[in-house]
Amino acid sequence: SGSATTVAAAVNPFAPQFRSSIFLLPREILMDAANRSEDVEQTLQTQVKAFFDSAPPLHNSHDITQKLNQFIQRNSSSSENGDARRIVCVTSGGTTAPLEQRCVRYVDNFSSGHRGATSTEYFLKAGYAVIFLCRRGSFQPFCRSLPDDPLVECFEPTNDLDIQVRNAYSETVKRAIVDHHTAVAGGHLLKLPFGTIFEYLQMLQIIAVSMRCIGTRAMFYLAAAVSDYYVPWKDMVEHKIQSGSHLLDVKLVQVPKMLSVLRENWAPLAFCISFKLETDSSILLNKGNAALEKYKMHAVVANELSTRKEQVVVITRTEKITVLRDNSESDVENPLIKLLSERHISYIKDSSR
Ligand code: PAZ
Repeated sequence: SGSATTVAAAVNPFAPQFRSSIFLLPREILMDAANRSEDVEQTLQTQVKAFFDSAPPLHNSHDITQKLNQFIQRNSSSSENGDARRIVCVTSGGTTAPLEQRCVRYVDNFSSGHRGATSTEYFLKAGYAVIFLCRRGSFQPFCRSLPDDPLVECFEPTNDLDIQVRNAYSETVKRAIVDHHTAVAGGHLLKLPFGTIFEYLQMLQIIAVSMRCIGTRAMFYLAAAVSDYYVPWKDMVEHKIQSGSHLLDVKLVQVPKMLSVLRENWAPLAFCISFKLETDSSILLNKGNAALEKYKMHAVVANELSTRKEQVVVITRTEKITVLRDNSESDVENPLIKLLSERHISYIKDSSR
């Protein structure tokens, strides 16, 4: 957030670092601010380039691009009602920042993937095609009501050593398999798993650039918890760090703020929603507002860790809407996705005027 703070200050001539130049002519003040803003932009571009240049390349980028192009093409032909489907990229789960190239240890980010998986189900229901960019091993759509160890808990051997679904789980298993199969076989759900921050950001870039051709029909719903700090690949030790010292001295640098890059360069027409998570409710809304401004998001969903499954606040330039789940049996994602889908439709209409 160091560089982001500078952005805010650069366009505010009354920010502390401008106070000494308050006697300059207004035009000079503005020029000064514009120059600083350009500097900040350049610094970000340099950081972004350094990040991608040093990241270990994705081994399957060709395969991912091919899958994406097919998926986007398939969902871009008109349906019965004459409209092409809207496509949303849902990001889900936490990214890891490895400490060693042959990674044994890493810094993780909290996110079970429940928000992303549940939201995906409601997006599909609302008629979207979903690109689900998810942390490997996190919650998956249609599987969240299964027990922790589904294979051994839901299935049992028969007397002749065949396998059958246990009675208690027959409905749950059937629903999960049928709904998942309908979405994937119908060509409306594409799952792309990531582990590290390097994989996540490279994949997000490929997805965003591939979705550029659908313009305002694209939505980004960025619920993943993304690392703020990482060890650049070139500075990382190759082998497992040996224990023995009382102090582990690892230098982590800030991950460049890719949300601005997504908005401005990768997918400038897409409808973009980011999430803001805090544990201190007294700073949540201010932080959400700041993210809206800083990254030029169309909406920020603010949530507090302990109540995130019960309520969220959707912040846009003109509104602040508290979204609550109906009851303990229902999901807050149901009304949330309805609201965001409506706002996306208005955005598409307004943009085509
Ligand atoms: O994945 P989950 O359901 O356990 O939690 C969801 C969440 C809190 C990670 C998500 O709603 C969120 O706020 N993501 C952004 C986190 C951030 O501010 O980096």
